[in-house]
Amino acid sequence: MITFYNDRHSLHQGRVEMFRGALVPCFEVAARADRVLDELRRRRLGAIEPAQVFDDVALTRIHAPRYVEFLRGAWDEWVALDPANGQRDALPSVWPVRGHRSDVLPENFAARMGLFSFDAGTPLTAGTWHAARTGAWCALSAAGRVLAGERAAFALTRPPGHHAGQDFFGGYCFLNNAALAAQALRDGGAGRVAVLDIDYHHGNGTQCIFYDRADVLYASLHGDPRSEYPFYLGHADETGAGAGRGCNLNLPLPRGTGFETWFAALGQALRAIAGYRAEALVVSLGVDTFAGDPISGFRLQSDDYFQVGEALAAAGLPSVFVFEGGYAVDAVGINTANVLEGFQRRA
Ligand code: Q9C
Ligand code: ZN
Repeated sequence: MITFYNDRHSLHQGRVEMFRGALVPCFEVAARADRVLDELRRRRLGAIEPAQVFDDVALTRIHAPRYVEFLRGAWDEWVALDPANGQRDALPSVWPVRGHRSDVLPENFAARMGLFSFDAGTPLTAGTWHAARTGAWCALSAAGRVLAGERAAFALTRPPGHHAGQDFFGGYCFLNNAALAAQALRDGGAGRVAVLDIDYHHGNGTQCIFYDRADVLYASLHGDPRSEYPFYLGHADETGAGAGRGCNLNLPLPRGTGFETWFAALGQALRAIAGYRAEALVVSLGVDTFAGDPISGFRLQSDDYFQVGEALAAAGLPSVFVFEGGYAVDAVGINTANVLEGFQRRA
């Protein structure tokens, strides 16, 4: 399988995230992508290429222009507030809630940080924009290669994407790589596209983006939002709206869920995708479902990921894989490569 590797990913280097009242070291670290790259090379799983270049207008197929403009200039604005900010990550600390205005763009930088985000766990750093933009290019490149006839392609990038919405960041995500890939597949001629999200966390950004559309099915298995991040979306009764009614499938599972139960839910999602008659598949590939993940609660073992890849291949669809979460740094390369190797074996 061809991999589009974000060779700028380490420009995004968060120092700290807010957790239980303290600033703690980030879980979403550069070593994650490095370990995956090492493992793909070690196993010779296929060609590894840099992304093609796209202009910022390509991002506005999914993201709001004023949000893209904000991300592009945010670091410079942050440092302009105080030169000492150059040594500090930018984190939001104030947000609009129900009944507040989001149509008026505040002049104040902190107010705009809050307008365009939903948590204080997602530091914006000096290189965030360049890393995220190059990552989006990886997803667009992978979609392009699949449209050109490749059975599958992998966008190996960080920061991840599935929590990012049309105009918000959060959950370590800034640009929604999977949504950009799905839209690129649609724009390139795929009539119906399915996004299958197997990260531990619900992809609230992706769901929001496609919630009222019939041309993209979003299906997700994830930790039950009643107890798990991102908390405010991902319940089973969210099935789509308007033209998109019936085109959203959430399969929340309790903390502690092991492979057998999880794999049965994967089968259910894949049957929904077959029933939808998807012509192409985007997989939000997070491996924070691993038993050893430091921030998640499922119990998959490394060997289980081969079977995951095989089941995805059995769907028989042209597929774009997009790297999302997975924070057990020592295992993230093995687990991710196991999915891709399982897929190749069966494809
Ligand atoms: N201190 C993805 O997996 N909160 N994002 C974790 C731990 C945020 C995860 C709290 C988790 C976001 C792409
Ligand atoms: Zn996750």
